[in-house]
Amino acid sequence: MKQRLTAAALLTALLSSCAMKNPDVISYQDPEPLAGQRSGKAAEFTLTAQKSRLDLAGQSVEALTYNGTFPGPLLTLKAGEDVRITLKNNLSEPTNLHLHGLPLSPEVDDPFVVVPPGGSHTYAFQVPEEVHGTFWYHTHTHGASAAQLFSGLAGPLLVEAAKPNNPIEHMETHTVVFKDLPGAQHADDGVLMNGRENTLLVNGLVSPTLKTENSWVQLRLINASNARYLRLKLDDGLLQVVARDGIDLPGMERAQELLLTPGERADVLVSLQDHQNLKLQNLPYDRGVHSMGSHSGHTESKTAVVLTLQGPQKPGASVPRVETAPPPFLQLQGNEKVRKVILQETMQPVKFFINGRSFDMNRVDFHVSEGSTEIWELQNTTEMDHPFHLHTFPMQLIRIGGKEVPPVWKDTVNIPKNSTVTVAVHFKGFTGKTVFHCHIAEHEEAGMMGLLQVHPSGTALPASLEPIEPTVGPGEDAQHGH
Ligand SMILES: [Cu+2]
Repeated sequence: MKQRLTAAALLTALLSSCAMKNPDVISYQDPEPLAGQRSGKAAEFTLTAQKSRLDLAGQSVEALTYNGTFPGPLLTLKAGEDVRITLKNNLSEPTNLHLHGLPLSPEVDDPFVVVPPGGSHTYAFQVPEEVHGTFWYHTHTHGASAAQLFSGLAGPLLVEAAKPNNPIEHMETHTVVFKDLPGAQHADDGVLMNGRENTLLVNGLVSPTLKTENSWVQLRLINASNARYLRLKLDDGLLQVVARDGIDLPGMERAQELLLTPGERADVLVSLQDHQNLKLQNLPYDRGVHSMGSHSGHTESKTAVVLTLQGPQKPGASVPRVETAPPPFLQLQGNEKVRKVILQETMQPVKFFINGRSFDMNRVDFHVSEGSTEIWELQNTTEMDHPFHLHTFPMQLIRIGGKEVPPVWKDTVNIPKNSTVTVAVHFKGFTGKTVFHCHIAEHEEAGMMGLLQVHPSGTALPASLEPIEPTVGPGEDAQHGH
């Protein structure tokens, strides 16, 4: 008996050591936390943009990083605190920072800031008291956004609630950043049209396995990729969605699957029974990809496991108590200004437009009054989906393709091909110039961005530009384009 036990113990030890050495199992890791300095209500952080050589997906790759990590380090802020984030630029090109989704003055979160090589810039602001949730930070450098973002200049940003009333704030939580393996991709017409894609990484790892300590965990999902759409599904069980784009949903929503476009976030709860293995899969999604030049379709054609969750050795627990508290939804009066925002493209040359114009930072497209509410009809006239992102002000979803949908606050909204999505925006709290754009970084770069100026209420409002047919510059038409 004794001998048999010893043999069994040996076998167990042998098996577990094999499992540990199994090269197929990659252990999940959360993004590295960014150490800051805190005293009282003040918090200071430094992000250094730099060129780094990293081992990712079994390859040695040259990336652009914040503080040498891919993705960038986890920046955790607290609601109400006074924050100073200093961006140091150790790159050989200009860069800057956008705090995606945080409701901040465009004078602080200013996409037109240019930090020259060797320079630095401090973003100083108070985190609004009512904010808590999942955000991210990334480069927004006009003319270099797409290449810099693809090279790695992005990281997760969490805001902890001032008063953590929601029990899930105390749950086991993991921050999951989806981002493609960096690599050189020349921006030819195919890349401009379809966006850069490569091997999908989860916190810099290929399909890792997360052993959870608890039978319920919260995953803060961030799509930080340039162009990749994620259609996420658990192989066995439902995703319980509690927040989208850093804003609470009215309650927990059980979802069979979850579409996460570039820029979008979702906080989901996952239940794991005793020692259960759950696979988070990325399903095929046809966002409408053009086959051009040397690049044929990037659209995923098969299901891939992006993350394996392994539950603890304890019985499953009951559904956790969730007390979400979304900001109140707008009560629309029916007399709000309706604005058309038309997304367009031309194939030769590959260019993208909003209301017939490619982005010009010296041109204001829309003028609005601070405090006003508008209805934006986001009309996609192209054969591909575009994720529409508005800085500074959240959008309240109203209709998708003419169909009324339950209200939800979003900062990035997918506009399906040949479809219209209607949102309401309340321009409250900030004045100044801000931007809206497609969050496929290559489309933003190729013109699909516009400028919005919010004027103090009561001041005369200049006329906004009306939609026109797309115009291409001289020498850029189909005959001269190539
Ligand atoms: Cu787009």
